[in-house]
Amino acid sequence: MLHTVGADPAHASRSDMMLAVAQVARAQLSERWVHTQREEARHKARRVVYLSMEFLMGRTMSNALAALNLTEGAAAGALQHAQNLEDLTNCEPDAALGNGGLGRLAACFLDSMATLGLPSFGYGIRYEYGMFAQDIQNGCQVEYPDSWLKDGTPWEFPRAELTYPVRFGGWVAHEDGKVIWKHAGEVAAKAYDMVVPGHGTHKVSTLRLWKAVAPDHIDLGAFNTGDYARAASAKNEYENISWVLYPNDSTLAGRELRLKQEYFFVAASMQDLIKRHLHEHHTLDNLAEHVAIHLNDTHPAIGVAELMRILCDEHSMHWDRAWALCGSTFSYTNHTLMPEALESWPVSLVQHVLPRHLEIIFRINKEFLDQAARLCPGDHDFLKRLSLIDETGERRVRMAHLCVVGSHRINGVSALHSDLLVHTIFADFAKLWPHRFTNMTNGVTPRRWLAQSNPGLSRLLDVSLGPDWRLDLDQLKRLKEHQGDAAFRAQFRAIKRENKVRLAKLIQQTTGVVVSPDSLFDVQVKRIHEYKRQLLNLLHVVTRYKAILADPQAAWVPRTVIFAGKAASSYVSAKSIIRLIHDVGLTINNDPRIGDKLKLVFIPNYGVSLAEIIMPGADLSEQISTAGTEASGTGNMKLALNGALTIGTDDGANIEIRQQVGDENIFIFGLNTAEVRHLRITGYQPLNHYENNPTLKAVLDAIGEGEFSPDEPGRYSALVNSLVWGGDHYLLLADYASYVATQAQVDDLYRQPDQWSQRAIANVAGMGVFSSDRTIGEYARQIWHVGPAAY
Ligand code: 26V
Repeated sequence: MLHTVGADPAHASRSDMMLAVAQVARAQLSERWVHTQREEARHKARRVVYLSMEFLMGRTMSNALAALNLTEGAAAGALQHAQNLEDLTNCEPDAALGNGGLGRLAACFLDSMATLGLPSFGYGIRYEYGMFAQDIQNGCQVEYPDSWLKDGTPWEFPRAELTYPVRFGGWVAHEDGKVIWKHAGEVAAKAYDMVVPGHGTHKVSTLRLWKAVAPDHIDLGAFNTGDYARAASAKNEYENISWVLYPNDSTLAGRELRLKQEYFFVAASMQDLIKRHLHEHHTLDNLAEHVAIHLNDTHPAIGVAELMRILCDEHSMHWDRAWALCGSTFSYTNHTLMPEALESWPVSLVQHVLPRHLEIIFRINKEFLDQAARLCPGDHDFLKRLSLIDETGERRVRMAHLCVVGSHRINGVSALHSDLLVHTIFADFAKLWPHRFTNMTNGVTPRRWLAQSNPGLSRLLDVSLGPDWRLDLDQLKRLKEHQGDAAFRAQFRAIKRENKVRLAKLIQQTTGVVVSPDSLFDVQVKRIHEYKRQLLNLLHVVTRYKAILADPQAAWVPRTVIFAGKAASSYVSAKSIIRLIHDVGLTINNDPRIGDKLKLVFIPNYGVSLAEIIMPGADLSEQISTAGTEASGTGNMKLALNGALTIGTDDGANIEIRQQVGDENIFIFGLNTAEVRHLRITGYQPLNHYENNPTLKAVLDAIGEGEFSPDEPGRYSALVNSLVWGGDHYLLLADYASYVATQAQVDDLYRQPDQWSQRAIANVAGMGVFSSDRTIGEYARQIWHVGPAAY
């Protein structure tokens, strides 16, 4: 098979081998793709189109081999060349086309759509550079470009024939009832497909990613006059649209290029789906009967205006009919309540980049507000709050409002979050249209997050339950029958230990710190953000450090506290938290009085492939956001699925995890959402906690006065001051005592290994509902009304 990559088998490198294996899988994927497309077209299947700016796919090889039943053959083939398959798969760079939870969810969803056989397309951007690579230098995060395509990828299928023009700028002519967008510029969108194989089926889904290419004519003039530099720069002006993923998932940068990215991929995707629809149905009148378009957060919101433009301007459909059609086609998921992440674009910028869309948005708004005014006459504040245009200060288009008015269903991603949506940011809309709002609790794919990442546990499950859990995760319930079996628990413990040995190796390789697999592995891995409270975790670490020093002879449960995650490059406090983790780690890890009793490490460059090693090796899962701030979380599900116990707040999907595993198998602490709200209303005084809790005071003073940064004692004074004097927006000090006390309960349980593993098994057993197959099944039945194509 090496001949397919032009390498001599005698001298083939690992990456030659990897490519050779990939070619075999690629040929089969290709066959499955052609067959799926042909059958779906023949059946005129109703399809779901999932529009997302982000797809955090990670590596493809292991998943593809598993789906194609090629793993054993490939492993044997590799061995013949003195290679092991794991080393080969490790050559593949991650496709990191996403920031965090939202992007990884989209990737898990594609896996489930394919596995459930749903006719489906994911559409996104083929970023040349994905999520930046993180390096830690002297404790500080340094970002490097992620050139994941530099050696090419065997997993994409360029579709040279699929190219669409995408237009920008200019002005709008209204000529005898006709609307003509006299655009100023145009770029071509070229399609690159990734085939997403289903498991236990030959059906596949398609991830179609768009690359921006300058139109052919653009550089002719300059080339002809010999001005290559100008020609190249003109080309770049167009092609930069798909160059880089915006690495900020916390605040909107408000950059023109980001708006262009959003429109670029939406416009290309709409043309593609409309072409397919017309090919099969010859009219757009029945578009809503055959396509469900889902908006993954507001990033593709402009799609609502774009579909109206296509229907009205290009296909002369009457506005009212077009609007009704839009409303039955779109649905929208909200993924965050954080006000700074809610997208709104200055009217002036939208006017400049998309003048026709702005007109359409104004008309949608006018008709919507007229309708609302008829329902609540005279309530101007109500109308102001509903408006698609925020008129306070510089006028801005509220993208979430555009999504809500343009969709028939709007969902949050956990029961709590969906409930908060209708009581906070969408309360006014929920009064108008209560039936539009619903919940779809997130899930994760068990193929990647158990079968692939945890082969040891998978084997044990296969022996005890049979292999069906991969496609029916509810089977895990039956683990309860084995929980009481001491031999089973011993096997379960042995598997966890192996996974910890693997993780300890990774820690040593990446940080140089040697950690003991017999210590409790306490894991917080996710984007670094103040609301996720990595700093609260760190306050506990410092508390413990001081307590060990004060009483070194006590029976301490050895702990290794593990952090990983990226900070947005412009997020100063998040970067400061990373540095503090590092500084505290340096002190603790090198303190001979501490030894194995406590270690603190930060694994650099967190991403999907690292997560696949970290999740199976965790004992304790830290899910400690301020109640009411984490929409759902999905890391919480991956960790529990791999047998970690959660220490967490009453937030997001933690609440549903608790319902599934039972109160005795999870450590919930701190204020709940109602208490958080009440405390904020009645006036939170962080200073009281500081003054009345001497342990807390000592910890904060130590950090703030430079105990961990003696070369620069004031390095963390701003961070500490933001808690004590700056209002402590995320209530770390309010939850501190409860958190530390709960960590002591964790120790108590860990002292009884057999008890601990019983509870860990109960966690795995309770994770059935958190399969993304369940989530996608709900979307399919309740929102999209799509089912598997019958063939
Ligand atoms: C937000 C923004 C806002 C400004 C523009 C750029 C940008 C890019 C990405 C995002 C994503 C933030 C939303 C997000 O990732 N939410 C997470 O979604 C997960 C899946 O539903 C959920 O589990 C997490 O709780 C939630 O934080």
